[in-house]
Amino acid sequence: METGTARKGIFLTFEGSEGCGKSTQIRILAESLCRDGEEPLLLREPGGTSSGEAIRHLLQHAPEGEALTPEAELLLFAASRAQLVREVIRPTLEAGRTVISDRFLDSTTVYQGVARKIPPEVVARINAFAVGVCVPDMTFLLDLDRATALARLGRRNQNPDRIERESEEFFEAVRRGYLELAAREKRRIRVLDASRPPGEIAEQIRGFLGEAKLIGR
Ligand code: Z5A
Repeated sequence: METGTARKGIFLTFEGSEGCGKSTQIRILAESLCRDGEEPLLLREPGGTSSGEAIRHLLQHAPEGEALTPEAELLLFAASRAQLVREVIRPTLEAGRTVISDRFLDSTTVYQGVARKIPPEVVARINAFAVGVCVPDMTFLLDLDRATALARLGRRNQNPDRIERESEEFFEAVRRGYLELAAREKRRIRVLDASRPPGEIAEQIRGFLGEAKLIGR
């Protein structure tokens, strides 16, 4: 059983459906932190370690991943995260550096739990086992309707991966699942209207940072 670590850095995560603008906001936030003299570590899930990147390939594009069951998929996302937490996130936070991750355990709660319909108590247990005490200080949920997300992605997504080929019902469940999760976890999760211009969203995120730093202490 893991006990608390001497965390000094702030741990921020970004969540939302594909195309909601996570990468865009992470880039803007990182640039603004760098201007303030901070050097945040940027991660994306699944991935971020060499084993995690291999798992990412299996989950998204490898032909061997096509027949993965929901249960196997859940365990693979959790395995990638368990490695990332111990190899990268915890040591970085302990060194006092800010960590920003594009997706983390909430993606599993929503995609594998709500959308793939794996019982929530099973997902919660596996998530807890994978991350231990390493829970984000603050999570930004970029909420966007599917039609707008698809219009944004249309310009780039000629080769959709295994999950991007899911049904419209699946993505409706993802959006609903995120909003329900945010309503349950109001202290940690901030919901942002991702249909607004990028600069406006970025300003709201900056506004929440002071609070995240207090929570992280
Ligand atoms: N997954 C899972 O099932 N379980 C898990 O536990 C985890 C993940 C961790 C990872 O996908 C997949 O794995 C994901 C969930 C699943 N699958 N799906 N679907 P990924 O890493 O390949 O990609 P993604 O996380 O879904 O994100 P993305 O497609 O890269 O999108 P994004 O980063 O959120 O958006 P973006 O690249 O910043 O923006 C998209 C476009 O919109 C781009 O052209 C921007 O210039 C534009 N944009 C951004 N913001 C705006 C605003 N505000 N206005 C107008 N246009 C904008």
